[in-house]
Order: sequence, then structure tokens, then C-alpha cells
Amino acid sequence: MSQKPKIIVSAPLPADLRERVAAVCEIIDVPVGQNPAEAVPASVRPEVAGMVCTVRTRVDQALLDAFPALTVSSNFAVGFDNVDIEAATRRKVLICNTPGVLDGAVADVMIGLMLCLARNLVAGDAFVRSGAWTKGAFALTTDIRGKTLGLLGMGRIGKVVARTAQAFDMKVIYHNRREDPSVEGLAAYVGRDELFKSSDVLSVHIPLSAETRHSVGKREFGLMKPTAYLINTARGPVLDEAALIEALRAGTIAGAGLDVMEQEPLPPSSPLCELPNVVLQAHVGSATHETRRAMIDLAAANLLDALGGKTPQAMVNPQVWQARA
Ligand code: 8YV
Repeated sequence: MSQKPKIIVSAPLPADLRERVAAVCEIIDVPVGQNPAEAVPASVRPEVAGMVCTVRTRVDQALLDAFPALTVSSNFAVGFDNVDIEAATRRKVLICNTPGVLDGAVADVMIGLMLCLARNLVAGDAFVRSGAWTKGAFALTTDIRGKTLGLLGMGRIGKVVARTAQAFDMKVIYHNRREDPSVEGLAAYVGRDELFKSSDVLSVHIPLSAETRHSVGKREFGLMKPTAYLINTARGPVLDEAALIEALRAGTIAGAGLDVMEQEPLPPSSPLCELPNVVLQAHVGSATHETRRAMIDLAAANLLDALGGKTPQAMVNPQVWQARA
């Protein structure tokens, strides 16, 4: 019998990293998005000590019950809304994530969506390809330079966005649970309503929780300028999507750029796919070779450190680790 701890891998593990992990752990592969409690045979479940998974795996009470020997679950993501943190903490299961390594990539998609919306770049591409250009000039668009970018949330990603927006000569304002002195001179703190009222581009950078679910809806869209664009690269359910569709149809706001939606993958029957003032991406904020590699390296290191008794770099519920010491 193998003495190596058994771990579930439900995330893309590059071959070289897999080799390193397999040297110290026995890997049980579970296809991404499949429920490990169904994919792993009942006889093996009580032996599983660790897991690395994507946000598509629900780490809830049922999963914790199915794996009674689980001590660590490492998210291949910075977000952890797939995890019932309270239940995991109660069961003393350490939860890890990948903060810091994807900020630039996500910020880049946010800036890209902003440019697509303001300069109508997606429609511009279709205009050239269709030959419409040979019949006349493309309609004028909107400057982002000199405009106000509002950030709902000022975490790591918000800060990179704020720095990048400075290079576009934008004025940056933000709202956060509390004012952040580290961004003084970079972005000005404003009240929540003021943020929606004053932004020409409003970008969402808050995590999904029970508190933030549908926290941006009809009321907030009503506060926004009819010329304003809304961008979401955080989590779809933070926005009330039905209210957003209504606001986009009614011209309450000018447009939206969405990398995340309430239902992913977004079905093509969604009204969002019909709206000309929307630019969509397939949850690709972190999806570059370099960033995904850094994420899986960190997720694997967190898992191996935790199993090996070394403090992992990124813990969501560090109290579990401290209680073990
Ligand atoms: C996804 C993300 O996790 O980090 C996050 O919170 O949403 C993304 O990076 C990515 O699809 C990897 O599963």
C-alpha cells in the first residue's frame, strides 16, 4: 500500500508539475467540474487527504461529509465562492487560493472591455469585414481619456486597474467597505451612490458572497449616467442580470462589458447575446498561458505545503492552520 497521501486533482496540471506532485502524493484525477463525491469510489473516499480544484467544484457540507479525512482544499482561483468557508472551517479543512498572480491579466481584460465599449471595436471589426466601410465611414465613438472610472471594490485587481487607468488619463474614484490609504493619490474614495452617479465607466471588483449577490441592480443602474458603461470581470451573480438587461434595453445605461455571467457557460439564447451594446467574454480574465501557469503552481504549492506541514502562501481560513500549530 502506498504511504503517499491521496489527493484529488480536478484542475489542469501541467506534465512537469504533475510529476513533482506525483513524487509525494497519489493523484486521483477527477475531470474538471465533476463532483468528486460521485467520481471517486466510496472505498477510496475516506483516504483522501487533499484536493486541488477549480471554482466549478462545490466544496460544501456534502463534499466534506464524503471525504472525512480531507485536511486541505486548494482552489485553482483567487475567488472561493465555490467553498462553504464556514463548513470547511468547522471541519478544520484548510482552504487555499491564488491571490496576486492574476491581477494583471484580469485588469487587462477589464481595460479591453472598456476600450471595446467606448470605441465600438467589436462592431468596427464586423463593419470592415462586411464591406460596409466601402459605403461610408464608421459612426463616431467616445473618448475614455479625461473620463471618470469608478471601481466598486479596491482589492489587488482594483489597484492594478487604477494604475493602468492613470496611463489613459482617467480620473479614478472607488468605493470599498473602507477607505484604503495605500491608494491615496491614485484613486479618490467616494460614497457608494456617488460612485454610481459620477462614473463614466463603472467596473466591479468585489467578491461574490451572500452579502454581495445581486448587490448591483435596478437601483444602482438608475443612479448611473445614461452614457455610462458597466464592466464586470469579478463574478456574474454580483449583478442582478435581469435588471441589467432591462437597463441596457431601456437605455438607462449605455452598455456593458461582461467577462462573467450568472450562468456560465452563457447559453446563446440569453438576451445578453442579442444586445448590440454588450461585449461578452467567456470568463477569460485569468486565461493566459503565463497566468494560468502561475496559478496552478501556487495552487499546487499551497496543497503540498499544507500536506507537508509548511505554512502555505495563501490561506483563506488561516485560523484552521493556526489551530494545528
Ligand atoms: C477562474 C477566477 O478560477 O480566479 C478566479 O477567481 O474566476 C478564474 O481565474 C479560472 O477559470 C480557473 O478555474
